[in-house]
Amino acid sequence: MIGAGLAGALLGLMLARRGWNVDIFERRPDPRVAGYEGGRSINLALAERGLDALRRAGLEDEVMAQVVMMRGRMVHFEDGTTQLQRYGRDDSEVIWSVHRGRLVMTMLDAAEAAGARIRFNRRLEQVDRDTRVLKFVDDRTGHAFTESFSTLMGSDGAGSSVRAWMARQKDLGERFEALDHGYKELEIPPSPAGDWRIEPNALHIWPRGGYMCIALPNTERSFTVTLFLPDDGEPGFSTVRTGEDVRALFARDFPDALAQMPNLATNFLDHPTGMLATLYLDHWHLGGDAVLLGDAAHPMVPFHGQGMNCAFEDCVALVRHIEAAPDFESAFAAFEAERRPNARAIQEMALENYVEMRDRVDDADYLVQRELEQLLAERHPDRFIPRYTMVTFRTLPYAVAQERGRIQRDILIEATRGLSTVAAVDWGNVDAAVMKRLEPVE
Ligand code: FAD
Ligand code: E0Q
Repeated sequence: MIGAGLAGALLGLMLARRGWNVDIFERRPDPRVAGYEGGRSINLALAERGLDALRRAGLEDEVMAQVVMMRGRMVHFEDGTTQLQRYGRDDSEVIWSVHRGRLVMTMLDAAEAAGARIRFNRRLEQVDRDTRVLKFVDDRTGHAFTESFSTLMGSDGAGSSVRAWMARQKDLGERFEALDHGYKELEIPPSPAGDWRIEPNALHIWPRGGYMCIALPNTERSFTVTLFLPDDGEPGFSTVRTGEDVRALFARDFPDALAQMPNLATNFLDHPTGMLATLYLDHWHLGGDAVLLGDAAHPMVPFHGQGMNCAFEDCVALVRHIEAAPDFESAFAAFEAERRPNARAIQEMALENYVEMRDRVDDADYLVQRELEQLLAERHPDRFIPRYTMVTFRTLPYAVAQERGRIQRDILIEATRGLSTVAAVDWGNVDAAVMKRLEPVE
């Protein structure tokens, strides 16, 4: 296995538990010794799909002891007012902010305890399919190492080296879609008294049209803020370059956040700017010799908060197919057939969610549609399930969520056309459309 990130650590654990002989090679140093991301807190939204996988791996309790509940998005409007938009019906439908580094370390400990061998400071550089030899480099020293392998699992993330090697053996049908936006991780520290500076049980979002900021809570009572900006344009990463530039941007567009960010300028200068893109592949495996999973197989933009959740679902599916199939080749083929349409669906939905986040969460049409959506969900709980709910709080396949979501959106647009409140909705028509077009979900 190449890459001991979120997917590699969980897959390694699951396979080792089932008695497979697992070696994991990771480019970076051991986070349990070296600290993770230079000690920065980076957090992720964990939803039902990811939690379901962790539960199957027996890690639910340990992980849930280190999360912060997020009930909904706290929208910070341009006029300085805020509104909590709940994600679900009540506190049984919430998402969880988890610390990326701690989550990975928890899974690595469990993987090792189950018998997996993990080698750090081993960046995969070359694969020789004929001699079945891998070449690694230790980036700290430049030293090279070789290892033999029987089957290669590429859990090495969006910039996958396994994928790059596979693409030289076979046309993977790669289609790359850059998003001309990047991101920068910043911080809201705890207050001097050690308290949360803003509401802890929410995912904060400052939508500003072509760009936005978000903040997720950490158990340390700080928040990790992520600024998403276009690469070029005003504002954009090509013009917002100095500490003064970013301070001016925040003073104009995010003044309430700025007031809570004493380290804004240094965070901005110290942290790298991340890139965002989607990559669609037609092929995820090379016979029984290699398979891709997680971001290596389906890099996506982060705007639905599902990349890790999807990667964890991949692990569960891959292990199921490996156990059921007679050989790796048929397991990988069945895994790809099951997961590729679903990965594609969440890749597309994640892109759509960016537009929704930036532009729509504060727009009038959207608010009427959302209100009707909630009413229809109450009237037809087994048929009309908001798309966000299907993606976030259920485990039905992403492609099913996407298809039902299309039908539901048509119904909402049709029923609210020209209306500024739900009071004037024609219920007879809407209910009939729901009964006709949406079968109950099993
Ligand atoms: P990674 O976590 O990237 O792990 C890959 C590992 O492979 C790394 O440890 C890397 O060092 C190693 N590696 C790479 N190349 C080599 C090599 N050549 N040799 C050896 N090792 C190598 N998802 C969510 O579910 N919820 C969220 O809220 C969320 N927020 C996000 C916010 C941002 C800004 C971004 C960018 C992503 C977000 N995601 C979120 C997505 C999530 O981070 C990814 O989907 C997830 O990390 C994928 O896991 P992975 O194991 O496939 O890849
Ligand atoms: C979630 C939870 C990085 C990121 C992670 C997320 C979400 C968003 C916007 C972003 C989507 C939402 N969302 O609030 O609709 O639900 O994970 Cl930008």
